[in-house]
Amino acid sequence: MYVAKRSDLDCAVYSPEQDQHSPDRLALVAELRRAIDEGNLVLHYQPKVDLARGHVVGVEALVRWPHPKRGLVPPDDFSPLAERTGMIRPLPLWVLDAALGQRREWQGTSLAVPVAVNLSMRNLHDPALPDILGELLRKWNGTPDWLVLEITESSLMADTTRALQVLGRLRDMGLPIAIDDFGTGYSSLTYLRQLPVQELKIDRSFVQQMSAGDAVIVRWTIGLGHDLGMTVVAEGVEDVRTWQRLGQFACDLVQGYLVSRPLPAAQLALWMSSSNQIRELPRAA
Ligand code: G
Ligand code: MN
Repeated sequence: MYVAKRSDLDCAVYSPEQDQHSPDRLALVAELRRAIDEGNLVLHYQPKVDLARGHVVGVEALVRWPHPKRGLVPPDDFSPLAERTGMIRPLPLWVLDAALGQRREWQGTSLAVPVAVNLSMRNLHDPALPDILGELLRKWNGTPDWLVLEITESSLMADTTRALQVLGRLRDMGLPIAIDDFGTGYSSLTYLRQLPVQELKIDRSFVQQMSAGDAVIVRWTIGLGHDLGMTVVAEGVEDVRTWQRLGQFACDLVQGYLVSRPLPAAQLALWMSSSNQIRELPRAA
């Protein structure tokens, strides 16, 4: 029924893949609940690099669920599930707490940079979020500049006003906010007008294998972001040619496999201390 309603059809044929309550999914929900409660998720960190200077200026925390049978499950496969099944608060809470704990450990090292955490617009419907964030910052003795909140929108928002209020409060607390996956889904121009945003992240679909058309969009988005006073990040940079072109477009920050894959904290520290990867990348033209 829900599938039919969502697609505006009179009827739909049952298919187990679309059934959010199939025994398989229900088992997964229970397992996820336990994994969150027992702290059995892990965070990997992917560096954000200043393109002109080649410095790591931030990292993005990406949650993974090491599942005994399914392997390392990426968030796209369980985050929507968490949101639909009453774990809308526990999951981001766990991620924020773990990311801040890691940032605490990095204090005084070359990795004492802001940690970006992914939140969905849905998370912003929780009016308790600003207080929760304040408490977590106190718990880890941190400051708002320890974090960047990357906001994505994957579904149409029911209550924009409430989400915008929460976002405004986060902004007033001094928490930097980024629009994630810009250019796809529902991350639209309306957001740029409405959201108090410092950073714009161009979705990797425009950056990987950048076609001539993609390049026009990327260059335009960088200009748009700059004119609005934002820092622009290109996601999904996988080759030197793309890096160079982004340099020509005066893109600020770069993230992608060319620089580093998301890594566990210990490996990221090794990468930072041992690698010449960044220094060996071509300087912006
Ligand atoms: O939605 P968001 O941009 O936060 O998604 C980040 C995801 O993108 C992570 O799961 C990460 O593994 C993946 N990713 C990061 N860099 C690259 C890249 O250069 N190429 C591809 N294909 N994926 C990437
Ligand atoms: Mn992100």
